[in-house]
Amino acid sequence: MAAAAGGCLVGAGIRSSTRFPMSQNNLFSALRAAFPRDLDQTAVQTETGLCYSWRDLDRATAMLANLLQSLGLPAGSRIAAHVDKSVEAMLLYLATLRAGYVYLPLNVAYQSAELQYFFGTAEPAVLVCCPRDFGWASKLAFQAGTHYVFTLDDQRQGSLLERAAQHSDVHTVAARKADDLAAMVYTSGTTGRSKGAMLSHGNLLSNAKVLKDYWGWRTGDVLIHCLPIFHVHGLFVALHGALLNGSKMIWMARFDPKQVLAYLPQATVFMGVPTLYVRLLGEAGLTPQACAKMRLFVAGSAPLLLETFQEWTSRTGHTILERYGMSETVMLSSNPYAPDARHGDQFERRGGTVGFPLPGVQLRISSGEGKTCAVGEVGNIEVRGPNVFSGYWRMPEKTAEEFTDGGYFKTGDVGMVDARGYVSIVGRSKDLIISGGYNVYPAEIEGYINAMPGVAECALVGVPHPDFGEVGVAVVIAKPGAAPDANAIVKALKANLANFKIPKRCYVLPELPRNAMGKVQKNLLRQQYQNLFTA
Ligand code: MLC
Ligand code: AMP
Repeated sequence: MAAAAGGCLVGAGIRSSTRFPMSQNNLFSALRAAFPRDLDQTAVQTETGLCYSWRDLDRATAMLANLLQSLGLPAGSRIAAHVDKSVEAMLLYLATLRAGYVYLPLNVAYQSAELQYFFGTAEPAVLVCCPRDFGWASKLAFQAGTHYVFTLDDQRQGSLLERAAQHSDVHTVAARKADDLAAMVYTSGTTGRSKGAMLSHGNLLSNAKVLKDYWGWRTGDVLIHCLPIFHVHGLFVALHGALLNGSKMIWMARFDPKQVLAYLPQATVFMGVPTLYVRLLGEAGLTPQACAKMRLFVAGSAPLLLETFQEWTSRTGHTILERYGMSETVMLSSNPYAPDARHGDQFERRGGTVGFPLPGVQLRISSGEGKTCAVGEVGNIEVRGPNVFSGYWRMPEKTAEEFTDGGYFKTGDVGMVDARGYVSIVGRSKDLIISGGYNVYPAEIEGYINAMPGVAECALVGVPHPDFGEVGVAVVIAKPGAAPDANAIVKALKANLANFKIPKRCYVLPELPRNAMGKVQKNLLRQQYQNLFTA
């Protein structure tokens, strides 16, 4: 192992057995059971040249799980992580599963006001934060009742690893039921402030198993992991995919297109949000030769433009496989991996669609009055299946609102299914901007701007952007006699909100367009600014 170079928490002294007993229904158990027979093979290779063997993964997660369990936390305790991406951060996630607690990933870009809300509602028992944030983040956490705060940086330093190194590297995986919580992912659902989507071991494992088959994971696959690990795409889809297949990961702390190109000859699978594909297309080195060893390019989290899909094929000879999912459901639909002749037809990966409902997922297009739409008719996408979450944390009314009587979850996405069964997403009924794969909820940003001095009201709309797909533009109306400054508004937002939520433009105007009922017509604002970045 690089290990000695420091991949693992401590040096030698390997005691874990090569065959792992299954602890019923704990997702970690299933992932560990898929580790290759030779535990000394490389499981994770980092940009800095560290290699972690499968044995390192097993031992380090055992030590971290033993640390967590030594704290005497009640069952169901939330372990919050607000840390930079690192292999150790990923090990913390796995250790939380292993110990049977609930993982709460928080985007490291979140600022104090955002964290205060998450800590206040989720009441994590443990927070792991970056050493640079310890002062303010620990204060907020302790105020919310958190008992333990550890630090972890991306150089394998911090109190978390120091404390874990004092624990045994042998650990019995905690037994969990399929519907016990494994993770809580904050998302806004269709409306309002962020809500914690409660995902169980069964939700995550069933989805990971389906994707393993559907995407043809095979021996020898190597994944380039370059997505953040505080959201579904990087934390569950990519990570579980590689682990459940016993596949090596090339681990990048952040996306860098040149670095990805350099890794392509060593890899077979890549997953990214559309912005990553757009940025890779900007590289002259993206050629069929560079991609010759690749087996699969997966895209999702935001709409992939048809022109990106087509340009990718002509530049690389590979067809991107687009899939669709969300925090509440993990993955819902996917284009086919290979042409499928089962129905006497050839089902290809089709740009502009998100493919077919995954096995076990029931997806329907609803007219909104309980009626299912006809083929080709546009309506609300509703889903049911073993992957669908059980509800929002401590919000039974909100949860009830988002499910139909028949148990279908209302995704807030608007779409259609064509005659061949392909699902397309054509819009959203939820007021949501997806920027570079991150969700921005206009209501949240509008709330901050409305509270600023001199502001009467405002509206945030998403407009097309060549790099991020969509970005926010704010339109602000002054109070009579006041003259709020657009730059000052943006500056004040930056002090309170994660960077990806900051509007890329802010205008102070005399009034907002309204309809006869007095409702702000965001569609007119979108039209007005649609060419702001793409002209
Ligand atoms: C960074 N910025 C963004 C942004 N990311 N602005 C809008 N949208 C984003 N996504 C800001 C920066 O703060 C900076 O502002 C400026 O834009 C330029 O930043 P950059 O250097 O170009 O950004 P970079 O660090 O390269 O990050 C871009 C990115 C990143 C695309 C690599 O956003 C990213 O990793 N996105 C992936 C998100 C993801 O994993 N989503 C999955 C969700 S799960 P300034 O002012 O400082 O200059 C999900 C379910 C599913 O949706 O189906 O998968
Ligand atoms: P999140 O709340 O981060 O889970 O975001 C989920 C949302 O991302 C979905 O409800 C969709 O609106 C959007 N999304 C995910 N995948 C796709 C896709 N392939 N195409 C279009 N939108 C997508």
